[in-house]
Amino acid sequence: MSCLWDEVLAVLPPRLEDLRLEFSRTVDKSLVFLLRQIVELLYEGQDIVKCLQLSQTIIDFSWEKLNIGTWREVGKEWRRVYSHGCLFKAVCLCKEKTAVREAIETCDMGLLMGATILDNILIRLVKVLQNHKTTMKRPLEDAASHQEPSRKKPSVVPMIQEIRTAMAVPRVRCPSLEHFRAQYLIPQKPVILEGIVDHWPAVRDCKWSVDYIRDIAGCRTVPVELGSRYTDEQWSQTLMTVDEFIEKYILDQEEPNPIGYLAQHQLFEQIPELRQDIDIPDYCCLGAGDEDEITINAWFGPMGTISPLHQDPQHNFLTQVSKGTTSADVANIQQHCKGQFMVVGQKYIRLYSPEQTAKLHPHPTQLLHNTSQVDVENPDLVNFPEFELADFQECTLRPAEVLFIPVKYWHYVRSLDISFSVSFWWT
Ligand SMILES: O=C(O)CCC(=O)C(=O)O
Repeated sequence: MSCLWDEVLAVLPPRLEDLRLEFSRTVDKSLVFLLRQIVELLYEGQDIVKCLQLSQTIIDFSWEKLNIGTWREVGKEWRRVYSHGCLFKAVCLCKEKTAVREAIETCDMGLLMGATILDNILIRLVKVLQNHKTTMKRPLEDAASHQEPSRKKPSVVPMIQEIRTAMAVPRVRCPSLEHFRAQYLIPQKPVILEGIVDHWPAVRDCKWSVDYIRDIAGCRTVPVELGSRYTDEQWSQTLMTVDEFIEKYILDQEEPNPIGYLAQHQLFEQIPELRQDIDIPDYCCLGAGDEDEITINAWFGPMGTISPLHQDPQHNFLTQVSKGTTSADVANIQQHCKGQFMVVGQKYIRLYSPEQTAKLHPHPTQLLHNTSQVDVENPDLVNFPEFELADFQECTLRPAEVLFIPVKYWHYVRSLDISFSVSFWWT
């Protein structure tokens, strides 16, 4: 294996002068001075201990700025400063081969909380570090391998709803662009598209087993939602590695409380290897927006995650990807695919057209005005009597199926298995 340190230095601009540290006047001069000092140490002196200390100072100082007020109020310049701090700290950590995991964690913090800097240098640095991660152990790996898998004993068994034929979302197999446009996009009618993602490596090669996801992304830090629905008071968000998330919320056979949901808007930007396994559906070209305006979201979680009834300001192709597991997770195995045990992830989805809005009792607050107050599968009909009168459609979305949810269509989603979905928001 080539020398990690050389590879890391090769990611940095070749000369000190190329690493331009220019910030607006919002950023104190003393801080910019500190950043320049770090760069000089890195390029010339290579006093790594001091460099590491100074980088941590930059991180701590800018972290304070990131945590004042709401996220929208945080100046982009402070996010750039934070990312620089993370970059320099991560580089310093690489001098110690044993700190590769911490270096990746640091890059992820820069990616999640900072801004893009130096032509996406943090993504490029992680790629290098990932190649050296073979020497790293998954923190929970040992403990897990000695445990007998026990059968999941959910305290609440989610109802698997019979789909009522009259309300079933129609299905169509590989429609032409014109057919889709005329029959579904223009009249804004939901439909399940079959056969349109069969070529995705994630689907065709049954690639997304839990082992694969751990291999590609196990040591990456990502935001995880805790709580079965975001309208609950106890709901919160936290950061953890994908390994921790999988151990705690996917493979743990006891019903985890609260439920953890890796519901992320940036996952595919943060982990480009996963992005290579999927593709933007061709039908998105029928929209008015550009391809780079499409938001791709990941939804990875255990059985029982619920997205409360809500609407979004864009069209959506919600795509169910079959999701894999380790052979230990026998309780959930439903399909055997190319020698790998796979779990078939399915979701129950309820849809209400925008015309039904008044009967759905949206939350009165500005923050949650796109979310209904009604618990769809256990409605409080005393407080929300009109809900019963609202017309809806429903479906069970199975692996390799894509649900077209027109703009502003209300949707409620409950996972029936461990499940990995990808949604594309487009206009
Ligand atoms: O799959 C889920 O839980 C939610 C999906 C969703 O709400 C969306 O893609 O907008």
